[in-house]
Amino acid sequence: MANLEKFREVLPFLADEIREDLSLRGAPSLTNDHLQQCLIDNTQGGKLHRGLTVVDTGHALQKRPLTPTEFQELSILGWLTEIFQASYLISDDIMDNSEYRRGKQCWYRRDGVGLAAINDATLLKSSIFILLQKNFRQHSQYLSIVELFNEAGFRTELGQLCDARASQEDRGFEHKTIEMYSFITINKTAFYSFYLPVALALHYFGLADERNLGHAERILLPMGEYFQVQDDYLDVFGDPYFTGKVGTDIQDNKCTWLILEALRHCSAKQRQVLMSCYGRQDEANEANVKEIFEDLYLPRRYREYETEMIQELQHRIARVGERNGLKEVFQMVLGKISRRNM
Ligand code: GPP
Ligand code: MG
Ligand code: MG
Ligand code: MG
Repeated sequence: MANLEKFREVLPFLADEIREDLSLRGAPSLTNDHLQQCLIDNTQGGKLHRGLTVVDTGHALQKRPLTPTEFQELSILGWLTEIFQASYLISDDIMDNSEYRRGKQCWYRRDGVGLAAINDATLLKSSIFILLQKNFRQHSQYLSIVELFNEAGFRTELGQLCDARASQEDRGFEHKTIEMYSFITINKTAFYSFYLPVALALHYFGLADERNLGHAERILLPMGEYFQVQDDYLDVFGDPYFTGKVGTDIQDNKCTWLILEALRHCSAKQRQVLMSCYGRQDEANEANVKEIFEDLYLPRRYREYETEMIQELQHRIARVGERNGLKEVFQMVLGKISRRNM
């Protein structure tokens, strides 16, 4: 596993590159300082799974210790994945009207930030391409890496669009379908959180052939869907002490695993209650929905789903050949998220 301390040291290097770039453009120090603070604050406090996976995948693919240059460059790609996530979390928290992220007040709720956070999010996203240019312009796979980040952005945004549309006024639950859910989760979460880090390392080493990318898709996209189901469960039943956030899905009328599962098992009477209480912006209605979720044994059903999903993913991983280190990567990533509570 990648050395966490050495990985962490790469962020200040990227922050300095951005500071220097802005200075050369003549950006006033108040602009420069704000972007630095935005970059540092919004990349702290997470688990760094995505970033570290880029380095760990590179290591597994080579089956030998990475050279210092390889470690540095894979760590840069890892941090760019973390910056990508930071950018989208800023926007997501505005869209979801969230209060807390990683145990702190959301960026847009901080004093002196407000809706300028929208521009901060897009700036962080644009910084990725500036940093790619500075660090990888001479790399043989530069174009593929740029295209991959762009594809990840487009898909995440499409997933987020679908998430937003499906949570519009929907009293009859017409938009709460398994097809809708699958499109949302694969795109808003699975592609950038699971496929992107592994695909980046494959591209970096020139190993992104159809076969390797095919394995990555077949295993990492469903794994990302499982991860979003966990996220949905923790939104309602998780402990904010561990998740670092307070759930908003019931009040926000989201198309989540819990509401789909509830609709599948509820009586006509319970469905009536869900129709009048789900997606209302107050705690009393939210509590009524949560009570129905409990009456329908959703915590138990969720644990059963987890067991089945872990088994299914293990079966898929077992079918991957030992030829290169990908199998080990899939096992490691699954191990990190299985039955998580944060
Ligand atoms: C997570 O959904 C999805 C994202 C972070 C992608 C956001 C994409 C944009 C284009 C803004 P979520 O709302 O369930 O996450 P959380 O529970 O962490 O708020
Ligand atoms: Mg959210
Ligand atoms: Mg959201
Ligand atoms: Mg969520």
